[in-house]
Amino acid sequence: MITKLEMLVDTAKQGKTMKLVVAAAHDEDVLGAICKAAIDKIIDPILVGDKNEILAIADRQGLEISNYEIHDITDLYEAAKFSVKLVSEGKGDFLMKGLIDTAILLKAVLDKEYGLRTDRLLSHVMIYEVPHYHKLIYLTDGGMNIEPSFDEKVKITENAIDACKALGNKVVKVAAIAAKEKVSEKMPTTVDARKLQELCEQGHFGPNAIVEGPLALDLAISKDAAAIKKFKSEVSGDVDILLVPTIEVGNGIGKTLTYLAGAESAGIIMGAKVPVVLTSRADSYEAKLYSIALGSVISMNS
Ligand code: COD
Repeated sequence: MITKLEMLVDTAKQGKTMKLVVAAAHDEDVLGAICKAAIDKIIDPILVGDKNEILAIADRQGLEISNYEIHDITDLYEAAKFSVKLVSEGKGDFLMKGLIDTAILLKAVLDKEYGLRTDRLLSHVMIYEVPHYHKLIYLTDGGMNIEPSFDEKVKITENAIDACKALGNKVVKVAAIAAKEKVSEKMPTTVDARKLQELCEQGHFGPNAIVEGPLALDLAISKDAAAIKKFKSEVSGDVDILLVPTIEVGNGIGKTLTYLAGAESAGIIMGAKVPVVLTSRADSYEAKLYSIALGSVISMNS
């Protein structure tokens, strides 16, 4: 089981070299992380974007990219479409966002004609290594689905469980996060969270997943908080996945972990034909490298 992000890089290095298509690759940080991952034989990059700018960045950073396949497309919509097409034609194993708006790339991924849709919902999973927690925390969905319905929350949970299992977790513990642990009709999130727990009790998420909800964040993370509140739980203090009710909650928890708790992270979109690496411009170089390793390990195991 992978409990540190560095282990993710080691696992990716030991596995097969995967072909990564990068949409709008003319980005300083993205290109740096790609080259490092290529040197480590994690990926074989295919770059799509502004070739002059890609070459200029490589020159500035002293990156050796003469062996990389580069497709010169400056229009961002066209670059997104071309990149997605390369992957759907089987020329790439997974996809990464470069210097392009998230929505432009996701719309291309979702395109009915040439996109990478399956019958599953696409959802975003962030993985955090937090200094004061004993294992990785998976957070979903703080990046794609804005205000998911109950059915969508079920699918978001399935995707996150898949990601967690791909990283070697045998039993996956999920907390459906709400503002309190009691169900209240006034708080629809608590109602959905309990329905998710009931679905799990009926076996929907398989024998090796435990979903509990509603749980406030303290009860999910801390055994002490659960003991003080006399809350009986198999998940408290040992949670793997935080399932949040809206994109704002997920985005807020994620940025708090990064900026106030010193967490490192990796992020991915699950549910498409291949994983989609989605990092933000402000993400660290390490976060970009970890996300590439994550995409590689998940595409290897799927
Ligand atoms: N999974 C599968 N299919 C989907 C999904 C999904 N998550 N979302 C939409 N679809 C399908 C719909 O069924 C429909 O057929 C088609 O795609 C278009 O649906 P719309 O019109 O609802 O979706 P769009 O294209 O307007 O928006 C989809 C986005 C993913 C772009 C949108 O949800 C979005 O902008 N999300 C936030 C992304 C973001 O900015 N994140 C960064 C900040 S945290």
